[in-house]
Amino acid sequence: MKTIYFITSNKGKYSEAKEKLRNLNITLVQHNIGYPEIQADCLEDVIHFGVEHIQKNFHKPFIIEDAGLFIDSLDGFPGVYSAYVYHTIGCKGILRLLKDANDKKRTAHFESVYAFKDPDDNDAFIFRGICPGKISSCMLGISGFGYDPIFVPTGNTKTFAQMSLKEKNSYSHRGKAIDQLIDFFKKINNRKF
Ligand code: ITT
Repeated sequence: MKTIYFITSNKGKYSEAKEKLRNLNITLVQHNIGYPEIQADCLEDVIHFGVEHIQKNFHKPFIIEDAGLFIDSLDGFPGVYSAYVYHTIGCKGILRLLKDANDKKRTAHFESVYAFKDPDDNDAFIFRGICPGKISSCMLGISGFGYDPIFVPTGNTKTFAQMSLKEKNSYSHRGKAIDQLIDFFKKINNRKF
């Protein structure tokens, strides 16, 4: 069994990743050591900076992930500021910003960028997933975390917060990014972590 550390403060993210990786020969351990999240234009830059910072003091295989909600009619806001916006105005604040918006103006997407870094490799491996959808008109559901109560993925009528973890993973940005991570782990299966 190989051990990989998921460096995150977010238990919801960790649970989603753990569920997806459960059939692989990997033990995923949440490790909340924190890392600086720079204000950048894109999630990839945030992730690269995070990897650089962590690998200076942490010498085991790890993954990190940065995600954001991008609302089209707000020019991609909250985007890279999603964590700050969630902790300040939250889901209710986003609904207020969109209160007069019709269906067409409620389109949005979630994006997830994962990095896997092994001390034996020079560079991190990057995986990206996108989930298109729209912002609901009110908060619905109690599962998940973050913006889940206001996000309805394309192809469904429920918010993420109305779905089981498995159902959310079948649509979500994080689920898609992790699928690529799983393919990658399968390819390097024989190598020692
Ligand atoms: P880390 O310690 O891993 O950075 P975090 O909660 O700060 O955890 P992010 O910066 O990646 O996570 O996430 C930005 C914000 O977007 C954060 O407030 C999350 O709650 C929200 N978010 C990310 N993924 C989400 C998802 O799948 N569903 C709902 N909200 C999500």
